[in-house]
Amino acid sequence: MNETRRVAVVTGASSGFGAAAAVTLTREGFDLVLGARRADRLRAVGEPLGARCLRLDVTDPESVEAFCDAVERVDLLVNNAGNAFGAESIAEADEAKWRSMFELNVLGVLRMTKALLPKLLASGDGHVVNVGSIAGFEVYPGGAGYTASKHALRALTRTLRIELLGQPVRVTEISPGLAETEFALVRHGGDRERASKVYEGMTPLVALDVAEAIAWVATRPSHVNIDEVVIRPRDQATALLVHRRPAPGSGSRP
Ligand code: NDP
Ligand code: 8X3
Repeated sequence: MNETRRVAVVTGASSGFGAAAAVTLTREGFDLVLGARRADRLRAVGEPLGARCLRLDVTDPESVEAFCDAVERVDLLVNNAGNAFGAESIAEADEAKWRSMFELNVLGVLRMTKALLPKLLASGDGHVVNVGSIAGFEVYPGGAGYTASKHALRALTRTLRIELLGQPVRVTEISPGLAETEFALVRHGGDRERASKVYEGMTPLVALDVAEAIAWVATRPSHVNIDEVVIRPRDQATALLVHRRPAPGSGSRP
């Protein structure tokens, strides 16, 4: 790895936004260190880009420690790894799923940030980009476990920005709306039919839309901190208000 090039660490880079961010950040001249649990998928993303690919489970403190120890220099940390598990109401809530979402979406970000902060500071021009969600400031029925975790992440991000004031590390939150990745499939436990209904009749974001925003915030001049970017599909006004076109031949009249 070239010593003079800036180094970006991207978590959850084996699919979705993380995999697409690997492409956009490489294009912007970053050397990449990619992490995720599925090593084969990670290599398929990273090897064509010349990225270092290291197995990482952000919910496991030992895995985080081993990953972060293996990284010598970091200029940009993209805390992207995250998922939703289930869509139960509060009355039906599954505590184990809530715990998993908080471990991944909140404590995973905390662990990675804490471990890499000394190196980000040492770079003299560090940047933490947290991938939040519109679920960080909106709520919807069946979404409480996920929205609570993304609200918590938003609090973490805003606090970090205040705590780092005066130090050479920028802090940004990217908050996308509906985007077609593996997210809905994971949320619904691998049920493809249910996952595809999430995007039915509307045009969602694609991973590259979000990855371009990540690359954009990371390439502003170093005195400029983009606090937050909210990106929604044109077909989505709020988490609950989505414009859906009827399927062709579904019987609707003009
Ligand atoms: P994907 O399911 O496609 O990607 C999730 C990524 O996170 C995968 O690379 C997965 O890799 C990784 N991951 C999951 N668990 C762990 C773990 N324990 N340790 C390390 N990596 C892990 O979904 P998206 O790309 O859509 O999601 C990326 C982020 O964007 C998440 O934070 C999500 O909450 C957020 N988001 C998604 C939206 C959407 O509609 N898609 C909208 C707004 C925000 P692996 O399984 O190999 O570990
Ligand atoms: C994912 C977007 O609206 O499904 O973060 O919560 S939403």
